[in-house]
Amino acid sequence: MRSIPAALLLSACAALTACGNTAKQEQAEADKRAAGFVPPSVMSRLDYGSMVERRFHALDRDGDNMVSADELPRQDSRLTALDKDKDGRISSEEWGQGMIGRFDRLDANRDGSLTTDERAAEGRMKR
Ligand SMILES: [Ca+2]
Ligand SMILES: [Ca+2]
Repeated sequence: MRSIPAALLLSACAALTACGNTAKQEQAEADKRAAGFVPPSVMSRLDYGSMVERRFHALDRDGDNMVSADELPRQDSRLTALDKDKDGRISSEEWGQGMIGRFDRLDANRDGSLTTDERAAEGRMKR
């Protein structure tokens, strides 16, 4: 189980709003955040919803409200599975529904929040 230093989260948030970076640097930062993304240890469904929305917009680099294959940080079957209408792009609706569905699957005791333990169960499922 990994714990996340608060400072790391803060710096990631600061980077989101930082000005003065070149577009290329920002893109590299967005890739890093998307690829190495680790949410806080306990998260409510509401927080999760706004977090996945922020993540969607971080991935949607051209701002067309669609995450296309070239905007995904890597080929990730869990992400491409979100593309319900199979048009090769993930809309914000597809993204939101898929991510909230994932939250509800992981929320083993249905208390509306995800703990690190519940998230760790997902890690075990992947292997
Ligand atoms: Ca896009
Ligand atoms: Ca789609």
